[in-house]
Amino acid sequence: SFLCCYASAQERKTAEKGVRSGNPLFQGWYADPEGVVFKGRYWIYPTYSAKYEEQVFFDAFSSSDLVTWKKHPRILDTSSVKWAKRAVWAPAIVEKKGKYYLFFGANDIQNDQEKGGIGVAVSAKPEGPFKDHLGKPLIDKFHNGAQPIDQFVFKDKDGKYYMFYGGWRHCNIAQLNDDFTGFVPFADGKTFKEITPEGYVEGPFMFIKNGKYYFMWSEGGWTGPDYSVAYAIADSPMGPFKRIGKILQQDPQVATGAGHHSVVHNEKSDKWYIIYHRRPLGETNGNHRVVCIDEMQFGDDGKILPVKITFE
Ligand code: FUB
Repeated sequence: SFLCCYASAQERKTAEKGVRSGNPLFQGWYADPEGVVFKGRYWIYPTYSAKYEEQVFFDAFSSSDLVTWKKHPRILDTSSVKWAKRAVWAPAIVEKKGKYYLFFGANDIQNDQEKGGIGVAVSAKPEGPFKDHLGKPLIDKFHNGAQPIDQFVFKDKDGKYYMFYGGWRHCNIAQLNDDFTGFVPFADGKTFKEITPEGYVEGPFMFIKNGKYYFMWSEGGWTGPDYSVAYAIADSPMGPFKRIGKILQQDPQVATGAGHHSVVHNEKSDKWYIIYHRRPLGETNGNHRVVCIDEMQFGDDGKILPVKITFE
């Protein structure tokens, strides 16, 4: 069960009542939250949202009940990733055979002077410490116009792992090899296939529900109020992805710039949650982003209903 062995009696009581800590979930400026469940415990891996020069580590947060969050400071730090000097971004994490693989973007390679891209670090525990897996990036240049950032790693039903990634309005899919040291080309010989849906900007995410592949992404400019999340439904992880519509966006009573999300499912209660960042009302500093969670519901036709963003 998701309450498992970590919850205190008080935490269990609170969780049973369906109470949550309130949005934002924890203090500090954080963005691009990757929410996952490992051994019944919720984990959130966000970007530390600051100037690129200061964005040199990741903190993680964990909870047994979505109410009380424990901070795990500096689970990865650029001092242990030689090629990453600054700006580590938008982590994604998967567990495979008892090891935890943390994927991240680093540096800012839109500037030709700077090397960087998508890297991977590994640890025996979800709280790290994570160490560089390769000593170099997994993807170190643009392919099909996609900036190598905002990777999401998806395990398909057949056990294959795919990476979705891409900024600058292009999204690629690539199949990871067994030990996550590189990629396996597709049958047509290509390693990076472009699958960009209409409106896509960045921040891809995928989950399966009732055999269907839900592909989600962020739209709008990340510093603006209209940042938002839209989605498509497909029969395969490769698409084709026909845009259905927006499901997460600003609410003038609550916050602006709601986007770059992930989704977690509590199998016990069958509740779905969207974890995302947003900007407090009236805030113009692009980096002032906070991590929030709200319930995500589906219609009888399987479509995602518009999410109500809350302070709850
Ligand atoms: O946090 C840096 C960037 O902001 C991410 O890469 C984008 O997805 C946007 O959320």
